[in-house]
Amino acid sequence: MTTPLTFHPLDSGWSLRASAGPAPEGFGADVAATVPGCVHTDLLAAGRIPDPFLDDNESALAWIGLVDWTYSTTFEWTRDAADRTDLVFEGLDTVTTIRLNGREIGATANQHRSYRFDVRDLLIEGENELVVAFRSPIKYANEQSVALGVRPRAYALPNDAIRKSACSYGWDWGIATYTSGIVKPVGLESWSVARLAETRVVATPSGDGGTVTVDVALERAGADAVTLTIRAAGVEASTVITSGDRARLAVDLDEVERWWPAGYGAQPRYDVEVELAASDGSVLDRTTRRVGFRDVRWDMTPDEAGTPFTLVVNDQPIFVKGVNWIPDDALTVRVTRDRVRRRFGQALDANLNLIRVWGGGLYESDDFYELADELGLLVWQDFLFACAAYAEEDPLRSEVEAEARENITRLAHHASLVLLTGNNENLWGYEDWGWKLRLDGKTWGAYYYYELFPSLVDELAPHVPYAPGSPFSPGLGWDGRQQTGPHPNDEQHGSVHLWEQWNRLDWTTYRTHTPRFVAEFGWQGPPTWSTLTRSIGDDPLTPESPGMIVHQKAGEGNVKLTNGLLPHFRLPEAMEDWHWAMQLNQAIAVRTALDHFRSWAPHTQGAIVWQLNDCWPVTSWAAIDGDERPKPLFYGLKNAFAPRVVTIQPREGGLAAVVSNDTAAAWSGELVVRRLGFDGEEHGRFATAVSLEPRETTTVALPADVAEAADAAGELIVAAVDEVRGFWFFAEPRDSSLGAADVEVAAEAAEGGTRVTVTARSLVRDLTLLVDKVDPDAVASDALLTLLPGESTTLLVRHEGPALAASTLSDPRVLRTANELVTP
Ligand code: BMA
Repeated sequence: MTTPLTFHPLDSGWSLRASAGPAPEGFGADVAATVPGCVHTDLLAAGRIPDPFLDDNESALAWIGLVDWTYSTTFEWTRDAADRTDLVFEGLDTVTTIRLNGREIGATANQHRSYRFDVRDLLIEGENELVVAFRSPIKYANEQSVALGVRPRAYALPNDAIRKSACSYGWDWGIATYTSGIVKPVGLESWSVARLAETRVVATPSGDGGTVTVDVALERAGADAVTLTIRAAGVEASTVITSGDRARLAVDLDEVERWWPAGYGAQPRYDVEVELAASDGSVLDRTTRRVGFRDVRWDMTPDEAGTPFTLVVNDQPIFVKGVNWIPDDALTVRVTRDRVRRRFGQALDANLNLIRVWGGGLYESDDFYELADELGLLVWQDFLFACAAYAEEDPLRSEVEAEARENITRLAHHASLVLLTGNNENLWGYEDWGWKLRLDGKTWGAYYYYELFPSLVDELAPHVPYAPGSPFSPGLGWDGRQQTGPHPNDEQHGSVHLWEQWNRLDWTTYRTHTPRFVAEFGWQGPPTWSTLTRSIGDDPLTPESPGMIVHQKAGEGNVKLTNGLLPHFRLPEAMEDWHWAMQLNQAIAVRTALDHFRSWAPHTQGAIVWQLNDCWPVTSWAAIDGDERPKPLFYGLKNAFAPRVVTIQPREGGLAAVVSNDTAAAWSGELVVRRLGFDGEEHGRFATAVSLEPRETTTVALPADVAEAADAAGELIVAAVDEVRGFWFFAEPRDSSLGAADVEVAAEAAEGGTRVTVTARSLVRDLTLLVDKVDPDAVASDALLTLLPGESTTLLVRHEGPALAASTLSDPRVLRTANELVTP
């Protein structure tokens, strides 16, 4: 019998210490360390540093990034019968020199790949010593930036000169941690004869059946023949590999169920077992992959309007309801499977179907993609390049190739993966951000986006669609000197990022754009009150008190918040009112944009909101804050992305009602559109039968009688099909005669929390219960509710413990409306 591969984790006995750099006194001595982990989590656990996420501890701890940190451990080893023993690091962040028993065995400089060293001859019976010495990531990046040539980028520190998550140097929503650490498991892998060095699995549907194809690359310790076996859904195939180190096997399955995205069907998955055995039959190595059968393409066939960017899964065009994803905790080692599951649960609650993993973050964990497969959340993954020009020379060039090979191979079998893109905003930056003059002929990354990645995807995962960047216009190319074809951010071609609204223009101007696909746009708002006050201890707490400024990273962020509010609402003075106003304006801005984009389907076939999540407590574009709480924006997404919606949209010649049915069932009913005074009196009515096919959006022009106001300041339009309705206000809230909200709140115990019934005696706009102020863990089922005089609605506030009192929920700090931002 040949012994099978074994993995022995080296996860105990670690300590760390500062070995060079500006560490305060005392940090040169050993501190107990957790592996996997990082410097910050270890120092926090040891009580040696304060929580970096509170107040201005970020700058108080910035020295951590300037320090060389050394991790060391000892372990016992006994000689076994294996041919090889490898020291395997699944992830190191980032620049290290590794020593085993005093001998240097390797050096690393890439957070985005794993490392393996053959150490059998260096191991000794009994106690062994392993030392991983990390170089300061700030100093290393600066040295490399000088060596490679300084290049333009959106941020001060050269995050482009090192293969480390760019946002760990800080971002316009992110704390700079500059952390270091052994961030994934490390251990000794013993094996004999051969092992599975690379396993690629593809599930290809065809008709009612499908094929599973497995490609393996072996690493061999000798020349013996080995047997490769694969099994899927009870079907097995085998081959003997006598020489060489590559093999392909396939099994055909007569009947498989298709995998569908959330909102389109179920997510059946199949386990594929891959086994390598010695000639005596004993298993040498085995691995499994869980796959789903679906095909996917992006329709980019030019039409009269330009070039669409339409995701098609199993021949079904998908209207993408997406969000951008950043690392869910700036100390990324803390992001557990459960945490990702909670985030994805919220994403599904918000009616989302796609997550774009943004290029300044990470290739996420296997947990992330497995959960996406399980839940039907589509994944668009950027290669890790963002908002900077990147050198194409070594050592960066080889690192980029190694990391791309490894991650394409790791991710390609996931049913959820529908797109790989070369970078975030670099194709655009090259054209519009003054890079050409600044680069003066230096490389900027074109080779990666236009040559390397497409050829690696073609070699390793030809079934996965690829686009050179985001934003991207189909037809865009690189001729060796310049980009050719349409502008990368041309709204008639492919995907766009829309940032002028937040940066300079009012959010009503989203309506001046009818792109084919929106991959980024967003509006800022502060985190929930509980998150804000947990993380910032300012007294007084004001929009510009010191901690608030530390936790607002966007350029001119507060100015843009104010400028974006004023066309719509009065600027409140009191902090809690300011907080509500900015949160509400964020939600309305994005909801308005989403209603508009969706109303243009199928010309526009998707919108990916910047951003779903936060990585610490901060004012940002996120819908869910750094303490995992939903902001009002979350409900804006949920409403705008509901399976069925009715909205009113301005169209050439007047207002129109747009009815959208993003379900598999036809929808017919009566569209009733009423023009009402704020007092509820009807001034005009229009009704017509509508009948929508599955996934159809239809536009109905409105007659002047309902579409034109007699008193713009005091009237609104309500359009409804069945229980689904939408509103249109003729005037901005601040220019309207919206009076104080007159509501009555009743509360009673319900399963899982408190059932709340709100009855409006006056017109009430965007009523929201900021329930985290009552109980930091409470979550409301709904928000941003508009009620006509006399109407009532019921929502569930989920929380532990006894029911919440109506008086608590109707406290003016908790029960908020747009009305209060209009009336003095
Ligand atoms: C886009 C993103 C991010 C950024 C966001 C908000 O540029 O790609 O880089 O955080 O805008 O400014």
